[in-house]
Amino acid sequence: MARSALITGITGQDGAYLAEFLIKKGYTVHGIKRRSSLLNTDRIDHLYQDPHVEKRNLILHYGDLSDSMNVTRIIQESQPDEIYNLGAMSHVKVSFDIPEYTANTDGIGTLRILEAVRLLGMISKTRIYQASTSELYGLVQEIPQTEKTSFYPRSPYAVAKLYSYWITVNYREAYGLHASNGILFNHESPIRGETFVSRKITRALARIALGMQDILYMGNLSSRRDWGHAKDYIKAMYLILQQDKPDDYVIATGISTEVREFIRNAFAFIGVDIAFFGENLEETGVMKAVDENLFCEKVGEAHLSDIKNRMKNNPVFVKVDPVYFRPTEVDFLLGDSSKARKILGWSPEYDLDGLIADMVTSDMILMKKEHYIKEGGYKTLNYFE
Ligand code: NAP
Ligand code: F7E
Repeated sequence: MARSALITGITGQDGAYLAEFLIKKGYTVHGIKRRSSLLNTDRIDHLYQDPHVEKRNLILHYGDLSDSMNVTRIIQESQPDEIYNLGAMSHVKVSFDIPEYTANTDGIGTLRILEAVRLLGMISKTRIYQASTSELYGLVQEIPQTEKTSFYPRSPYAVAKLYSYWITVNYREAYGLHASNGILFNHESPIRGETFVSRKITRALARIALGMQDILYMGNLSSRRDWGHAKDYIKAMYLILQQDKPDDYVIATGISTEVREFIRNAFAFIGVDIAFFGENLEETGVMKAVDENLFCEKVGEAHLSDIKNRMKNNPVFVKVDPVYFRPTEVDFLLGDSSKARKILGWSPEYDLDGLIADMVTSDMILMKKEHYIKEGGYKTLNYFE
C-alpha cells in the first residue's frame, strides 16, 4: 500500500516542495491548509486534484495548528505514516508584533500534534519531523553551530521554536515516539515568501532592472546567514524520517555570507557591479558599472539604455531604513552539517550562486509579466473603476 504523509504548512515554501517530492515517491500526501479570504494555494496548485478524482495523491484539509480538536481529527482520519510539522508563523521580525500567536502556533502547535499521535495510539505507526531552526542558536555560543551547540534564542519566534524542539525530544524519550528535529539553516527559493531578505532582494533587483522601482530599503546589511536552497533541504527532512532511529540533525551549507554580499552577488548575476558607501543609517548601495552583454542576456536589450542613464544620473539604489531592524538581532549563523552528511548521506546540490541564479531568473520572468501588464500590454479588469 502507498505510504501516507501529513504535511502541516503545505501551502508554504517547504511544504510545497516536500509535497511534490513525496508524491513523486508514490506517497499519498495529506495537507493542512488554513481558511483565508483569498486562495492561498498558489504554491501547490500544480499538484491539486479535484475531490472527484478516485485515487487522489494530494488531499487537503482545512485546519489550524491552534485548534487541537481539528489537528487530532485530521490525524485520525488521514492515519499518516509520517507527519512533517512545517506549519508556523515563520517570520522572525513579525514574531515581535504577534508574540502570543507565534507561541501558540509555533510552540503549542507542535505539542498538539505529538499529543494527538499519543492519544490516538499511533506511536508505533507514525513518525514525526519537527521543523526546528538555526534561529535557536541566536546569540551564537560557538562557531560553527552543531547539534551540540547551546541554544540562545533571540526572538519570540525562536523561543516558541525552542519549546517545540524540546517537547519533540521529550516525547521521543518519554513515550518512544519516532520524533526528530531538523535544525535547518536559512533556505530560500523562487517561491520564498516575498518579505524574507533573499526574495525581497531578488524581486527588487528585477524591478530596478526593468525601471519599475527606484530604491531598495534594507535593514541590517551586516547580518550573516548560511543560505541554502529549499529543494535540497526538503530532501533532508525526508531522509531524517527514513532512519531506523529518531535523532536531531543540523542541515546547512557550511558557508556564511553577509546580506550586503548577497545583494552584490545578485546584481553581479545580471551584469551590474555595485559598491557600498557610508556607515549605519547613512550606508548606501551604488551602481558602478554594467557588463552590457550580460545585462542584455539576463534582462534584455530594451532596458540597457535606461539602466545606463540611471547609473549616470542617479546611481544610489540601496538605502537603510531602521523600520527593518529587529529589537534583538541574530548577527551570525554558520552551520556544521557533518552529522547529516555522514549518517543521512545528505549534501546540498546548490551553492549560493546557484540559488541566486534560480531566484533572480524566476523573478525576472515574474516582473516582466507585471511590467507588461503595467505598460498596458494586457488588459485587466479593474474592479474599482
Ligand atoms: P512559510 O513559507 O512561511 O510557510 C509556513 C506555513 O505554515 C504556511 O503554509 C502557512 O500557511 C502555515 N501556517 C502558518 N500559521 C499556521 C497555523 N496557525 N496553522 C496551520 N498552518 C499555519 O515557511 P517555510 O519557509 O516553508 O518554513 C517551513 C517551516 O520550517 C516553518 O515551521 C519554519 O518556521 C521552519 N524553518 C524555516 C526555515 C527557512 O529558512 N525557510 C529554516 C528553519 C526552519 P499560509 O500559507 O496560510 O500562511
Ligand atoms: O532575515 C536581515 C535580517 O527575514 C535574514 C526564517 O525562515 O530563517 C528565516 O529567518 C537577515 C536578518 O530570515 C532586511 O535582520 C536586513 O538578520 O530573511 P530573513 P531570518 O530572520 O534569518 C530562519 C532559519 C527561520 O527559521 C525563519 O523561519 O537579513 N535583513 N534587511 C532583513 N531581513 C528582512 N526580512 N528584510 C529586510 O529588509
